[in-house]
Amino acid sequence: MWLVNFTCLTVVWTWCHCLHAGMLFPRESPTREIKELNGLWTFRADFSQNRNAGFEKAWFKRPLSETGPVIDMPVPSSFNDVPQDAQMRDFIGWVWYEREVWVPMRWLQDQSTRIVLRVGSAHYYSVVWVNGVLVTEHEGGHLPFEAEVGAVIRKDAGIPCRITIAVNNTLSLNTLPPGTIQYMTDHSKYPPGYFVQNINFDFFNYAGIHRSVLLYTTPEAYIDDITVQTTFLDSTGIVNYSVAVVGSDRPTVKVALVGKDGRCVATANGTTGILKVAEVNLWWPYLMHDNPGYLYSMEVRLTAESGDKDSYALPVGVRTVNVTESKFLINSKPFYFHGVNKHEDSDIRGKGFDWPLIVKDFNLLKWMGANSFRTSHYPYAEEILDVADRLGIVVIDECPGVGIKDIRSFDPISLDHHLVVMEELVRRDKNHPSVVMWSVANEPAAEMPPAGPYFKQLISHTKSLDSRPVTFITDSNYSRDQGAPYVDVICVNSYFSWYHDPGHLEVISIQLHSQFDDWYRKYQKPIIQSEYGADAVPGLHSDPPTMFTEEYQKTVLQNYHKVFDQKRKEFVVGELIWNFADFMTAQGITRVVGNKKGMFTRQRQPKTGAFLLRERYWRIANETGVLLHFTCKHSALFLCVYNRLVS
Ligand code: BDP
Repeated sequence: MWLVNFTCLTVVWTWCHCLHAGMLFPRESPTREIKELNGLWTFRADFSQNRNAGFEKAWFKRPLSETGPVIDMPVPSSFNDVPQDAQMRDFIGWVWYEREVWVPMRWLQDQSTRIVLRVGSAHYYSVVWVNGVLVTEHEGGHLPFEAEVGAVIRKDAGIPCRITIAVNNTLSLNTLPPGTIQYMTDHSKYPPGYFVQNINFDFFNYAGIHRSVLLYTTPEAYIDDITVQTTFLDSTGIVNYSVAVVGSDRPTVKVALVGKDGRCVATANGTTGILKVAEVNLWWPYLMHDNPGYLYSMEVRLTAESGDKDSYALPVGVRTVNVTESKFLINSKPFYFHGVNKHEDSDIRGKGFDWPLIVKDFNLLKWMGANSFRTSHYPYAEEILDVADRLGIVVIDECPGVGIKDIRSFDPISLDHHLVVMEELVRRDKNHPSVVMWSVANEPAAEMPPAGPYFKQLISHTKSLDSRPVTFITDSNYSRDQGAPYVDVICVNSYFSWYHDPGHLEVISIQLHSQFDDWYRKYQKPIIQSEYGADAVPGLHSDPPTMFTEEYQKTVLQNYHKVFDQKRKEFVVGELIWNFADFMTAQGITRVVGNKKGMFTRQRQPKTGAFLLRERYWRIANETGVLLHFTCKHSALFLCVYNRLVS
């Protein structure tokens, strides 16, 4: 069936664990150029009965406008909310994007220039052609993929090159997130061929090309990947690095670490080595230090025996992350997560990358005094992590393992794919100092027998890829959780007085105490309240509080906070509100135009809860951060924090 059976398209993908190539974020340098292909693309959804007309009629061979009607579609953006058309909003199947582009002559003339086509992310399964030639396929919606396209483009130099990308948003039992397609065969109720996409997650299955598409160049011998691991001893920072080079057997690699003031603080030679930084500026979280998010620039220069030169500058933050029985330590100091869960979600563009939204969201986080967020329920754009690095906002980086509720999704095919997704995620995000923990899944059906071995293997594989702590987000009922024995930190979601005992605010305290005590007694690991909250329709009020009003949301939070304040003296190391902002979901009887548990509306206006959290987070920052412990030198900053609190 074409809706779901992507893999029979061309080659059957054999997933081999441990990806061979790097996935460095494209950055310009004296040896690398970038050409962005964002803007209007030509677009058509394949509404044929089997959704397969595009392949049967080879739409990729000719301009899309020659094979049928087309519309304009912005990239990056979800396609769903752009046309004024419910059928397009809810479309399941293949959509086709196309764009013609002139590739600079000098890129083509210099045969030793590698030309790479990169898609930041497209949801869910993508097939890419250049001038009608298949160049790559990729499964998975939130991670980048790329293909070397120089040879194909050079064959037709002199004409603009035509890039065609077909994207299929169908989710199956083996995709991440999983889903099922259900055909409705009762013709007294449904038209012939009628089907629906079932999902078990609570956000709209937005689809399309969600992040930037670009062409970039490297020389033939190039820096393929860089891995850094940092630590410190007294005041000396230590950066262990390794550089993967392609196209040269005996490369000369020189590495320099440059501070913010432009001064070189350490150098080393070779593809692996150690950089030692005297009087290091550590990377500190926001509100934990007066100079958070300090980044060095690690400048890597390659000279190949052929004479090819390549250079790449990687931002590097020097910091450590450790977990004890009851603490989460950053740079050996206890760190308390006072932050949010987010979504990539906004009006019109859906999950499409959007700088104004991203900058606004970071401004709101700073305003609230939030020091962290979790990328619920999938990896966010790399640009977002770059900003988090610079601001010192701490990130729990989650893979799209959300809604794994069907026992058939614990089979070896799903596990293999899940392992690959974790590899792709770690490969992409391993060098971000803001990322302090990996999350392999959210609330899977962990009570099912195959879940134990599944998560044991998934978590141990993730640990073999990177030294950061690993977690798994569970719901509050520990007896059903088979992932907990393998994680470093217990992350628990609960919705007392909402999904359980709706309307009964008075039970929150006792239930939350029991939740924390039970988990801690069983595992002796630090605990993060990774979700809690209640829906509030903005502008709806009632006193005494009634569900769905701003007062009810606020009171739920207050009841949780009282318990957090006791337990954070013991083993609770964080609280992440569900959710930063309202977001779109599938339609259903429990959702009034989306999920309304946001502190902000979808348009980023604060509800009552946002002011409550703001006061709380700044107060916690004053207690747990180093703000209060500063000497007179820092009193200006303290005053400024205090003023914000009282203003
Ligand atoms: C949690 C899920 C989250 C939902 C939330 C809710 O992890 O994705 O949006 O419930 O129902 O269990 O609001």
